[in-house]
Amino acid sequence: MAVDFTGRIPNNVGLADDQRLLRALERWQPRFVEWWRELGPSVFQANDVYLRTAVDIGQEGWAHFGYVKMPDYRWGIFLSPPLPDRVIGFGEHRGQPAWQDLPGEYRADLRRLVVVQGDTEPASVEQQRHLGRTAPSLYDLRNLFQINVEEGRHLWAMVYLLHAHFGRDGRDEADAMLERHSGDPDRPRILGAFNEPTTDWLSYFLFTYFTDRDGKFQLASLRESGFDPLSRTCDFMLKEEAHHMFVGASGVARVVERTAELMRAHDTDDVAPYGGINVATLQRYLNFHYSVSLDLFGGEASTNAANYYTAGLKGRYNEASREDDHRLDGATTAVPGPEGGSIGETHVPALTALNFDLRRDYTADCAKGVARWNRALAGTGLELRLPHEGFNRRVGVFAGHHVTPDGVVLPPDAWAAGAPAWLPTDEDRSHVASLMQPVYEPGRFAGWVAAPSAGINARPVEFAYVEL
Ligand code: BYC
Repeated sequence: MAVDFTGRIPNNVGLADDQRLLRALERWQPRFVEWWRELGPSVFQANDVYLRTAVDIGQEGWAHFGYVKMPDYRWGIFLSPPLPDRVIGFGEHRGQPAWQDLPGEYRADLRRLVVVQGDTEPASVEQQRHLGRTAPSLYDLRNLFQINVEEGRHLWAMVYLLHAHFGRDGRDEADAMLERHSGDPDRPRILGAFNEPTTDWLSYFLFTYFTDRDGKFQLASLRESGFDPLSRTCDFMLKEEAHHMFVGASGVARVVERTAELMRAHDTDDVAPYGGINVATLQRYLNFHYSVSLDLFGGEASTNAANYYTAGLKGRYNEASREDDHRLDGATTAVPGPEGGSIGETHVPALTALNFDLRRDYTADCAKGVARWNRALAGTGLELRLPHEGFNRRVGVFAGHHVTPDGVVLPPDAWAAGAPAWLPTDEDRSHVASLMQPVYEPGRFAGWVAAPSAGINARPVEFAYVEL
């Protein structure tokens, strides 16, 4: 279906032909804009930002660049085109036609999946709302705002599903998306990592690398869903998600590059006095963001995950490329966990280990970026690495256990004594905070981060990405 850009809500789902749904979404829209103005970026709402807007779903249309004031961004509803004769690829309904309407028996489970996914999107905008005050360059400022508006669009994607398929409860859930707030003691966001404040740009780059990457993997497994509208909306969201991955990977790479440059120039590992961020500090930030992101996958053994899979609601990463029965009858998975003072392994039904399965693919993807960052550190004798999966966990089998980044299980006291070497210290945070001075001259960059190798959409690095 072609994109309709003429109404208040751009869409390719034929909203004009469904007046009830259109009116319901038009009632939600001003609440969303009000939320955006109140809890979206706390600065530069009235400035022109060089943003990418999806105006169509094809090759040409989905990446339309131009200056826009953020509150005027055209948040729309875009689903990838339907695949003709798509069938469900896994679980007990494998081989049956994908559902175009909500299957009644799975209503509660699907609602939960859509709500959890939707809740993360505005949460991340709230977490990042003050970062515009301290951006290291106009280039970075624009990338932040691009991600923010797209997280807003991803909220729209989930809210559309709620309004279109879940009736009254869906409308209530859509309202609740704007009522829970990141870090709010009374009405927090649903998942842990989305209540952690993103205080500085180092945290932000690591958040976009590690936490947005959970988004990539969760969306990829929801794209497999037998509920076709969910599958198609996640497929389109993944296109936008690629830019978020890029901001994280290249952001951390530029920090590491600058650190290595300062280390060489001053022949020391301690670059803090020269306005850089030490590798040890980077490692502690990395340990934090990676471990809280692992928690987002839920428990290693989860009956929720097994039920979602068997029902055909949420598949595995790259489901089609797996060489098995796509039902997991009788299959088992070895899952690690603490065992009598060390780390052991237990075999559990593969169906219940699907959160772990997805997390394993995620870890492999995370490791690729770390290897790339380490290339910049070659010759310095230092390197970054992913901590053990049991380190600093609050969800799953490792919760309540005290595992070091090397995978050693310690008594609580010994762990607490070691923690300042593993997690960001007050000193790290205050040094990083001291570096967060805004740089708003086109083409200039803060001293703790290298310039990118190229600009956005073939514009030069010194382009005025935000008009001040
Ligand atoms: N925090 O059976 P279990 C993104 C709860 S990120 C708090 O092990 P399940 C983005 C769980 O709710 C992607 N609670 O978990 C990134 C359950 O509670 P109930 C977001 C947690 O259900 C950056 C209980 O513990 N998308 O898009 O198998 C910027 C037992 O849990 C947590 C999704 O997550 C936690 N971390 O798996 C912007 C996809 N973990 O029901 C955006 C949709 C678990 O017993 N969500 N609990 O009260 C899901 O697939 C699943 O809900 C989860 C949890 C993977 C999150």
